[in-house]
Amino acid sequence: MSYSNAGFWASLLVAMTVAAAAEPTPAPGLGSATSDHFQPGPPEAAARYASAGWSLVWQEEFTDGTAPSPAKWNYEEGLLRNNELQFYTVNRPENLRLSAGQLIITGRHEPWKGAAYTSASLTTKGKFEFTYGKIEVRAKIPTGRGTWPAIWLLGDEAKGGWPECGEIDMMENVGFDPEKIHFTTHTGAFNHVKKTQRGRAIVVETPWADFHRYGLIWTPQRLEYFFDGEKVSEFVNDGQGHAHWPFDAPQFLILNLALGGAWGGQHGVDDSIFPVEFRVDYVRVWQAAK
Ligand SMILES: [Ca+2]
Repeated sequence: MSYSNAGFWASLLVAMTVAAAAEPTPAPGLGSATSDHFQPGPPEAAARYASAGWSLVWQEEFTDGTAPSPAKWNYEEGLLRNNELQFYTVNRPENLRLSAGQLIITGRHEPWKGAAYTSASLTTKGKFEFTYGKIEVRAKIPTGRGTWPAIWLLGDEAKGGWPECGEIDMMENVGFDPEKIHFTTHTGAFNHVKKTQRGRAIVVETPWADFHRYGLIWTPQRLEYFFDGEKVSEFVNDGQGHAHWPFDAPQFLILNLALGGAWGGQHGVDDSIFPVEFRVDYVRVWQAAK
């Protein structure tokens, strides 16, 4: 592939700084203030992302059985955060199952323990946590007003709480603005509560129609966000300490489909869309080859 894109990339980096004052939204999330149609990022970043210099250290292909392995995954349960409307259920195939090598999280409109909707959320907390490396999640998002799927990493909230623990949102999408994919970083100094979260959104034509690869390269120097192997955003360690850069400690992965809530529900929920499915083909984590 060849393209002359240096100007675009330079302007994007400038815009990323401007986006620091983005509108507030709850974790996991934010709406980035700026967005551009998806374009290839710097070729050196794509080459580094695709290079053979990575050793696979953890993977989940979702090919074993009909439910996630408890050795790798925890369910979240209940009504948890952001005023979201879904009750996260546990071990309930109607909301989460494996089929044909995919994790399928299904959001439903149904009464459940005081909630009007059900869905599911998985984490690797305490089972797989890592510091630095490359992670890629191949997933197919749902669409429809009120959906809010996310692929994100979170640090140990027991050590100082959120947002000091750091949060890396590898993918967020809200159904009322369906063609934007958001990539966001939250830290003690940069977060939606202070309206200082750092992030970016790209516009992708019908992103829900296909599987896409949501990726991250995490080093001591920076977080680089990738979409289908192309760099789309970054967050740089400015050397100003923990409030700016808490990403020197392990983070775990969360895969969830929220419904409604402080961001996803800003334009209500279209009850005609259900059931909706968030599908994940794999999660793979690499670290630099020795
Ligand atoms: Ca798979």
